Amino acid sequence: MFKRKPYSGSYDDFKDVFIDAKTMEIHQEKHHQGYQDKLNKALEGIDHNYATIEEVLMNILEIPEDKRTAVFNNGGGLVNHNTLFDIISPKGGGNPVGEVMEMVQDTFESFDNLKKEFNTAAKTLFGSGWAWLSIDENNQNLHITALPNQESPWVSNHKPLVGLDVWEHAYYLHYQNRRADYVDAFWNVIDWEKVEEIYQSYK
Ligand code: MN3
Repeated sequence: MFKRKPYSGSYDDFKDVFIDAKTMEIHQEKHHQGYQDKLNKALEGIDHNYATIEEVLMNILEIPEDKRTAVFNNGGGLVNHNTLFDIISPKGGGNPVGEVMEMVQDTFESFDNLKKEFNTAAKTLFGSGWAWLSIDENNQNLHITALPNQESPWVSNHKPLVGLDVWEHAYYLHYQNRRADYVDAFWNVIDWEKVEEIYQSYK
């Protein structure tokens, strides 16, 4: 049984800097919870030895074909939202720190360039999906990607560092059709200390 990692603060924490409490509540208790429930249902009766959903996704072809799409979508939904709710903080913002900042400078030359590339990925993604900053399996190269629906970077052996949900359920109550404003506000809440901690945990 795989479980979601809930945001540990209050739903109201982000109202002035990112998103309203109602969106946070629905996003976690309905959407994120829904992916958890549907994933566990899809995995019922399937024998596997994986302790984490990340490992399941990295070995998705081992899941029987009739359940594979459900595990791909709902396992992705579970783990993607774990990343999002893990790396946001009402006291976030500012610049990357530590080795992540060194890699940002090596790869993009500046944090501003990373932001531009990530913003383009998030704002131009057609329909539902996520924008990602992730690192490859050797912990060497940073990548910015836009992935559709709930496709997880783990499926391609990329480890997520920062993920932004651009499904309408993530922002529509607060921003309506203004996805670009939502994407711009995301930089106010990224907890770069946490991102560095996640990167160190991958080594
Ligand atoms: Mn979502």
